[in-house]
Amino acid sequence: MAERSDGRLDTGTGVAGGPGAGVTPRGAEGPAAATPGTAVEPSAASRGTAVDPAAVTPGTAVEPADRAGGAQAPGDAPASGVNAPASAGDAPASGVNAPASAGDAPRWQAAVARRTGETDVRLTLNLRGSGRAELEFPVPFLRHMLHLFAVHGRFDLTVQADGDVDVDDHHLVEDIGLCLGKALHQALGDKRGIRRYGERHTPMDETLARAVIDLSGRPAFVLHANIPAQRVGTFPTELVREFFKSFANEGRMALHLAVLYGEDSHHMIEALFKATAAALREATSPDGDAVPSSKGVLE
Ligand SMILES: [Mn+2]
Repeated sequence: MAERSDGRLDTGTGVAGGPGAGVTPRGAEGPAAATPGTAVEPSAASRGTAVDPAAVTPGTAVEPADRAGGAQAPGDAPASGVNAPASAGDAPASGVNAPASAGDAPRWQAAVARRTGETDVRLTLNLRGSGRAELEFPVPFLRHMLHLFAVHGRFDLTVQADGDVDVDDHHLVEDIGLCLGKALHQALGDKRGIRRYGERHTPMDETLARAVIDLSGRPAFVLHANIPAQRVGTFPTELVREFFKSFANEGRMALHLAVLYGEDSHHMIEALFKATAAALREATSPDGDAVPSSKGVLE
């Protein structure tokens, strides 16, 4: 295990400042390089400002009508009408526009800020987004993967992060996975009205990967993959496991990943991220009004 206690950060970007100091975008490898075509400039709201749900997603910013039918992400549009008033479900129609519970931010969105002696991560997630990614952190291969993740899940995802990458990429990769899981869990609220399960096979050329998800509230993670290369670019491939393990733990889901076969390490990892995004899109997609559990509760 790498040393974790020295508390040093990459002070070259000013991250070691106070909690409100923000993460200075890394110009040379900024979002334009990381996410060609879809990257957007950091908004004033997300740059240099403390990230908290209230700041990033003010109460009026997102219409709770997202849940009220018709507002599903493009392509979902179940013909049956998810929130048909004649539904035999037990959720009263008035519940559709009510906050899921006290303190819940706008549904389907979350913001997470987490700062430790090793890393400083600010992340926002919108499960009903359009696939926009804004990624600023010094792990190029993971930027590539999270860009794919946003596109194939049609999530909006922003990550501004820095950390002790002079040690290695381990802490930062692990902590970004952790914050993504936290954001997912927050964004789902009480999990009312989602499918809960999702699965996808994703090929990438000679490789075939599979992701199966249950948003059960119980963390579990299984990865079956023999990735031949030690590194892809500068990225240690062993960190794929660390990233997804943190994501599954904090997202409180069962996440089962497998590379069924393949040859190219880049393809294998990319297919895993794409499959996970698509499976998560399915698992979080609208389905009825109830909490999808015979117990009535998913934590
Ligand atoms: Mn690629």
